Amino acid sequence: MERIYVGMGSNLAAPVEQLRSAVEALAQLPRTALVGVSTFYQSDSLLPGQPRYTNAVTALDSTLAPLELLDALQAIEIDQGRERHERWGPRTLDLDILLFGNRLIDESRLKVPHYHLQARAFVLYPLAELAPADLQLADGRHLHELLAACPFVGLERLPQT
Ligand code: ROI
Repeated sequence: MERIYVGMGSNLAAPVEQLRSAVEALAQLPRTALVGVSTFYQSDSLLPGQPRYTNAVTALDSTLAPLELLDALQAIEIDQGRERHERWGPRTLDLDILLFGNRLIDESRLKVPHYHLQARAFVLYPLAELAPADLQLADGRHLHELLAACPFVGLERLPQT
């Protein structure tokens, strides 16, 4: 059993509802328990000309292998209407494996820790709600160092409903 953190993002088709359905779908995954969901956050897109994003992070305990989980996450994305057009285009749902236990993964389809962790407030702050304060990534970096280097700027925490 490994603790996995999954980042979620949406900026199309009712983003808050997209994330809520994604949480329900994650809770149904085989050999997996949903153990935490962060607050939802809104922020401007890093790319101009796109709608604002809603982002959150979930914590899972799972015995799925990394690529099995990746396949399952991509199936949820497609189920929720994701169409892959342009690489950085707007999307109904993006599910990213951020951390997978203490593993370093460098495969063509999957790199963990996810490069989004690097200085992206909309990933780090929700992750910090769920992770232990002293979390160390498999590559040696500490979560608190990444947070210290990434100000809480432009993030709007949505009230929990
Ligand atoms: N911007 C925000 N705020 N949240 C995202 O999830 C996100 N995802 C992306 C790009 C377009 C880089 N910008 C984003 O892929």
